Amino acid sequence: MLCFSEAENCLHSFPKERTAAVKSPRAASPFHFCSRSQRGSVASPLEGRAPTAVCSTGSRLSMGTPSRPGGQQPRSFRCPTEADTTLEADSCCTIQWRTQKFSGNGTNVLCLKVLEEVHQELVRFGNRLQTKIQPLAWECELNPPVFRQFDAWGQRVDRIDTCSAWRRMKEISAEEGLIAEAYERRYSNWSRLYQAVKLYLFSASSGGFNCPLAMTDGAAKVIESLGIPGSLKSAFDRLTSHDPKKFWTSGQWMTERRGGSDVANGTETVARRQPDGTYRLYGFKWFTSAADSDVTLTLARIADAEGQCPQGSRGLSLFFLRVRDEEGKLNNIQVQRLKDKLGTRQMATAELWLQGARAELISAEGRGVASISNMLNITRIHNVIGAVASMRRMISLSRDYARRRVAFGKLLKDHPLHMQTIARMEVQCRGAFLLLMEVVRLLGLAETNLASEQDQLLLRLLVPVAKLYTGKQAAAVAVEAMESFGGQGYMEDTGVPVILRDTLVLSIWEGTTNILSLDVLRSLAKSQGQVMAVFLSTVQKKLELVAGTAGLAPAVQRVREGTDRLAQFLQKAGSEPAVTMELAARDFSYSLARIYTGALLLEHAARPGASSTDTCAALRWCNQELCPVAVESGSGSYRAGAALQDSALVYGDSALVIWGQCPGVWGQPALRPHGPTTHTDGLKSKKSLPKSSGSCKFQAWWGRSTKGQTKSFRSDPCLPRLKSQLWAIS
Ligand code: UCC
Repeated sequence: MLCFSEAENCLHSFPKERTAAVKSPRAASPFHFCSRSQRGSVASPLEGRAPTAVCSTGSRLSMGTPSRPGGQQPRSFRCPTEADTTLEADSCCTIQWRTQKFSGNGTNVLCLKVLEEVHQELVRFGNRLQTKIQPLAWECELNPPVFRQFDAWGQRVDRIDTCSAWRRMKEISAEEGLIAEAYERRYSNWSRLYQAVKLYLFSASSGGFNCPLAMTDGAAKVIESLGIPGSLKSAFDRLTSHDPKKFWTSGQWMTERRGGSDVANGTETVARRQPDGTYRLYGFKWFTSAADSDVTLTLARIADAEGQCPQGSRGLSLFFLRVRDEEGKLNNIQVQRLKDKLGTRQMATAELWLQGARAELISAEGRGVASISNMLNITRIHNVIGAVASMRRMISLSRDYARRRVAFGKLLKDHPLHMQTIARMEVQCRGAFLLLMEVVRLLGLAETNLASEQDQLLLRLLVPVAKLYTGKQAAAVAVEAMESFGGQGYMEDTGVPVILRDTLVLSIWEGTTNILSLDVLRSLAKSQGQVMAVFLSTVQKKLELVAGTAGLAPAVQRVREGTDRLAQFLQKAGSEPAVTMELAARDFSYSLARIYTGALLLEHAARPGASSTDTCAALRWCNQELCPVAVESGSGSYRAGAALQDSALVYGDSALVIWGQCPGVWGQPALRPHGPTTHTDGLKSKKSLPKSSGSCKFQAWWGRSTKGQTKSFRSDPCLPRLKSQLWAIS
């Protein structure tokens, strides 16, 4: 297992008058490498021993802050006035192999040859990031995309102009194989992990380009999972190309005016079959991230000869389309406008109006959601990468500041309370990092046919768990880290608000926390409870392996207790009304995240060569409430009537308010206020408002309406089935 704890650099220097002249040692490379065998303790892993390579260093680099062309200042953003933009790049990485004791088989053990190769490559990439790529990221922030609807002569052109740095990011992504690496599989099952580490390093310096990369990876994954059909071979080659001239990025157009969560009912886009077997798409895509992408995957409903479309999830099919032709002309698509977002402003997010866009059907008819879920799972993993990278960057900045800023007569780092605050963030970040590594390790196994059935089940469960949990962690860490700068953290010219803004989206896009909590339940139902059985037994195995390691006993005990309480909760939930699991979904997912991460931190701390801080991190992680779902269940949060109480708290006792009657900026919440209300292709007019939108106050955000009938998640047929399965496994 490969573990990078840090390879970061800061965005800005801190003004001298606010900081003390405390220098950290300059190192030639951001990492130095020394194996345990070099230290004379252990020989090669091929001999079945347990070598450990520890790389850590602090380095200090100089980097000019890019100025805005023409000397203009963007929005409220001001470039630092300090000429000296010396940056602190305090980097360390810890790379370790697990012994056979910890691996059980070769799929957990990164071989020495791979480690050495990727290590050198990562050192090179780290240097490139610090010296060349980070300034480009800054430029992307300073030069957000511009939408030009008309040319000088009044012709509609719908151009999205991106800055040169953004386009350079695309080239760099190809050169570095940020997508290719995962599909070439040079390192077999470790390729995904290697790619993830590169993306992790890149993420916080990517100027938002991590978003199109996520979707590009997702599109490549979908195409690969379809067996790379001939018609998509060229696209696949481009999406996974090392050649900047060939490399394409992909979008993922899922969100329409009626929303991005309830895709099954919110998708209005219609596909009309053409005589040549292709389709033309008509509809309105409300959020299309990285709208400058070359291609995209999107969902639509195939109209029959009468123009009627099947509704619901089974009415959706998956399409591939080129966004522009060779000349750059849009594929019968109008750009309505660019979104004015809180963050990720480097990236063009657009409203797109499909007016007969030519597309290729790439899933079986009606299997759109199931097919695009391959993409979703990949973009969700990228989201985890972004979350961990963002935490790491914020902590790096806080750490650096604390070494320079003097208050009350001493450096911040010498104030115990301040250090306690940063240490708490550090524990969160370490836990999240290990969870990420576990997910990509499992993904790598699954993609190289090395995964056991248990590995696959665990992967299915951990992807939504990791996404939802790290998204929340990242937001909390970013806010806390901002505060660690005092008022300065709130100032645009420190660069800190940019990171905060970009971090806040992580819990929203790619499935909000509640939607992913329901996806966790979906994985239980679909596997007939097997995912939970694997989860419990995997944690159990990890605890058995670390039991007896000095100093870890209290934490082992807490994870064991947490797991027991989780199993008890599941058993109890099996005899409760189905709504219990719905109400418990979020706390349940948090419990899974905390317990599993606790086990990972323990495993990490028990490995040969672990440091005292590894032990400390594991102990501290496990000191938090590991099974909140048991606590909340014990206090009646999911009992019958709790939902009504929740509602009364939100709306007041007499508030049998329905959404449709709520005044608000949206007027009708189920319908976006902007854009066309009917399709534009002359098909039979379909009303944009679901007939019974908001007939129940609980259903508005996750309720599903099918043919005018609103169906609550609690009445989902999967829940009673899930209930009986919970009995079986607990
Ligand atoms: O597009 C967006 C922004 C793009 C920006 C990307 C940037 C990321 C960058 C990160 C870097 C920093 S945001 C779009 C966000 N929207 C979503 O993520 C969708 C959220 N909603 C859901 O996930 C819903 O739960 C749905 C859409 C999956 C629910 O749809 P259905 O049709 O009601 O769900 P069903 O009926 O339960 O599932 C249909 C099929 C089932 O398979 P079968 O039919 O074989 O039983 C499910 O098992 O899909 C399967 N399925 C899955 N399979 C559903 N979800 C999954 C899954 N996650 N994995 C495997």
